[in-house]
Amino acid sequence: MFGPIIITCALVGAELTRDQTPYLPLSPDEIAASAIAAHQAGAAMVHLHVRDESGRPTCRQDIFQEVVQKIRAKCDVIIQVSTGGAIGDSFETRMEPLAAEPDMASLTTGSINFGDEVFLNPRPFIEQLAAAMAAKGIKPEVEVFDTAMLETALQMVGQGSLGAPLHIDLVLGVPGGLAPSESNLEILVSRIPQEFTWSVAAMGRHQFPMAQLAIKKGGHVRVGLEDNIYLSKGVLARSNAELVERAVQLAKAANRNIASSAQAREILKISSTLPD
Ligand code: KMH
Ligand code: ZN
Repeated sequence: MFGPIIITCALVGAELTRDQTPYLPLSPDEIAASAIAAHQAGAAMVHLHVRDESGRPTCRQDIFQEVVQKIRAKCDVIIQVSTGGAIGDSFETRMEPLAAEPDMASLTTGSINFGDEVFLNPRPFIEQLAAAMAAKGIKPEVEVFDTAMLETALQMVGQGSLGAPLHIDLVLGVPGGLAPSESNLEILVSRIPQEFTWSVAAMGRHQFPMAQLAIKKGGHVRVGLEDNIYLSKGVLARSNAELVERAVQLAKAANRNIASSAQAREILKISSTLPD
């Protein structure tokens, strides 16, 4: 009944440490290898943060470039860099990953409490990021942590500062953001125009139950260590690929085919940036 499902894998994020899971990829080689393995397991796209030499989150463009090159040397997975970075990163630094010429980049369309901190995305910065992506031919993935962020994205489409159709990732379960529930998902999805595409990323133990709902409702899914480090209660996922494999199983059980990266590029209406 629904078309192929795009599985995105959020590989590392900015908040996790090796104390929380020893399976977190940190070096450029580890992150690239994790992306390639996630792609082999069924991920059509990766959402990319990188770490510096000490394992701390960074937006340094040289490290993003290195990882992007390493991934592209081995596979055609869609590469979506994070412009969210880590809490406290300057707006200027958060533009840096765009220099790695990714296929896509995340774009959070509003500010929100993020645990005890604040994830700052004032409107002028959102506009600046959107314009920079448009100038470079990078498709945004709009990250919606709360309902008002969806309204802002729709307004920006209306005003012409974001191009339609958008791809929207509904990020549920961040402390300070919208809770992961079917009713919240329904409210959000009911506001998304038919021609747009959307996925669900839910935090922690909600990752797979919410993925199942997204699969059932015709959406796409994001899994990966950035959002959830467990395969099941008390059992750490030993790799991003394991989490992707679980999403593949859920999609197949619901009779959804898994989109290849080439199919995902068509669905998302992005052109290939791979060298000829
Ligand atoms: N690390 C969070 C503060 C994104 O990648 O665009 C922001 C985040 C969203 O992870
Ligand atoms: Zn992220």
